[in-house]
Amino acid sequence: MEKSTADVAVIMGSQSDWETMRHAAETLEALKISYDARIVSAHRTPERLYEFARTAKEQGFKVIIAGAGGAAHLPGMTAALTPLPVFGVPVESRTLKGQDSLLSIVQMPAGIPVGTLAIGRAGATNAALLAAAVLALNDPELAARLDAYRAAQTASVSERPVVDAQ
Ligand code: RP5
Repeated sequence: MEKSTADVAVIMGSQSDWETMRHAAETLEALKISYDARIVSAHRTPERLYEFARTAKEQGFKVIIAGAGGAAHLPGMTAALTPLPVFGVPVESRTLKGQDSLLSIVQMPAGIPVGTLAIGRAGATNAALLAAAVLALNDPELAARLDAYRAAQTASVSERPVVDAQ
């Protein structure tokens, strides 16, 4: 088993999910949170999924962010196999615009929770911020970085819109 020194696992069903999931990775980087990004497909690499999810806690991960599209079973199956918190990111699909992904991830049966985020980039970014909030409970320096991130975001919002000169 590959041991990880990262706090967060960012897993995704396909290379094609990276365009969305990189926003989770970039947000974790901005907050100086260690992560390990991996492709783990519930359908194409089921044995890899079992191996990863069964050993994720032992590997040292504290939170898992799982993104998938279409019949998106990755977050739910991962949550079924690990006691770690799992945040699911519905990746926007070409045919149904990610509504299939969202419903596949959000409708978990009582007993196996997946914290489900918005479809696409916003969901990926917010999954990282939720992971940060969880980790910050036991890490005052990270809590300070998260406060600063939010303060910077607040400071970046103008009071008035820029109106194009016509
Ligand atoms: C899912 O199928 C993946 O999560 C991805 O969003 C979708 C399409 O995968 P590719 O055909 O692009 O590999 O398993």
